[in-house]
Amino acid sequence: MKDKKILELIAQEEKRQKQGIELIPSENYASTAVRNCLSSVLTNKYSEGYPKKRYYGGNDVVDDVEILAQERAKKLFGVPFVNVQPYSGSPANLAVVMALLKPGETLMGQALVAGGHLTHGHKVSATGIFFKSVQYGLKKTTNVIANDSEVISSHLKQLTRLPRRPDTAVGTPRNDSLVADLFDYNEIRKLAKECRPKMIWVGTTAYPLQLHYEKWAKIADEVDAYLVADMAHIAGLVAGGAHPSPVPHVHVVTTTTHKTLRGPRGAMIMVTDKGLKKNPELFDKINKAVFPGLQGGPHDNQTAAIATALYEASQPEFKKYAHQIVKNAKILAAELKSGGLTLVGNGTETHLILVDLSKSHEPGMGVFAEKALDLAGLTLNKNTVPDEPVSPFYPSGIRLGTPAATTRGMKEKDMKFIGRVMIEVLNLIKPYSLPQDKEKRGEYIKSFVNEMKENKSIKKLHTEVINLVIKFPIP
Ligand code: DSN
Repeated sequence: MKDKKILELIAQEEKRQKQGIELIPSENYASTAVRNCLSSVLTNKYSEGYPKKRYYGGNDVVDDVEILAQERAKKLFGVPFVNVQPYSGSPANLAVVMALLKPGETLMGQALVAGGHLTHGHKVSATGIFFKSVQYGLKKTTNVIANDSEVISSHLKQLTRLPRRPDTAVGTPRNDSLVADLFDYNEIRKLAKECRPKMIWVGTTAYPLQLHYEKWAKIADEVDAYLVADMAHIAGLVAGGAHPSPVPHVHVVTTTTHKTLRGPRGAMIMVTDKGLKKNPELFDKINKAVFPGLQGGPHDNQTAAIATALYEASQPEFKKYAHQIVKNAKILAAELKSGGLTLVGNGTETHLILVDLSKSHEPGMGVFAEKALDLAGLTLNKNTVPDEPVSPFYPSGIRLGTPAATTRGMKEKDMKFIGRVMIEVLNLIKPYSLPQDKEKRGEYIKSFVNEMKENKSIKKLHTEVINLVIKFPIP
């Protein structure tokens, strides 16, 4: 029996993935081996519990699969404990919060608008609804985005009165060197001392520079908080030695498995030696938080695919891949800068680039840029920038990265090509601006897209993109 409709939709998506260049920094192409695991008979099994301690029978093979995934993760990241069952990153993060905190206790995390993640305590996430969340930002922002006004109102008032500091301005390159660090550790320390969080998140989704985990560790140790790294974006870089590992500095690490790590959609939670020293029961607490706390049976097909991805990530080719991702991102960043764009941090040290269009275009142009670039065959996403002048719905930046293009085998020359196409498209949209009247924005953007669809330069650039990607098959 064939489901023609779904097969047709999958074929359409495959064509889209082949004919464009994927630049969303959290996406990648999983290998055929990984995808084969996902469609294997392992999807038929129920195995609530953990290896050798299952609720259902018939789990001998599944036990071996899960133990293999655990052992590979432990070896690759150098940790004594790992849980490979979280369905994806958000449940993994919630499980960690559940393991470490009682409802109502305090956590600290980087605000989503400042490049953090929803599950690091945003007010609409379970991590911000059921727990007291204090959010920090980057330098030059007000630095505190509070969910709990009572706890930190005095601090917030004080910080919002601080003058802007042009010497630490983000996105205003004065020379070719990178801004060393966009976090203000003194402010984060001050906040931590005032709010006494039980845990602190360190991890980003829209931050282009390396993370200096040792600085966070000092703060967390000073206030006796658990330090939890969410390395979802950079796990593949860490595995390949292209980014420092959080493992020596933090107590717990979470990661998704489908971003730079190039596995299936899924996640893992690891406890480090430092974590076990702080609390020898940590692994038991985490296991219980995942199952039965939050989830039922693990997805065994996904576990097998994670095991395969970990095997791939331990091979020498993966090291080369991870370093090429960063090399490509640096070349692309340089190309964008020479085309007149302003980059947050003045460049990149990772897989990710955050373009602050508010410096070269009208504010709120992220959505226009995303849509015009998509028509030229480049897929990336609109994103807020530090000190976002408009709103998360009409942000002033775009976020892009090189993991997927690098998987296809693209190198320096191709990055220069992508940079040129981006500059041409972004120059074309300079005359446009977001209507002040919020009611008119939807219609205006629709007509903008229709206009861009007919634009001869965009059509020509799209043809150039298609001609390039033919040379780079997807797995
Ligand atoms: N949605 C992911 C990203 O794109 O960064 C984070 O979960």
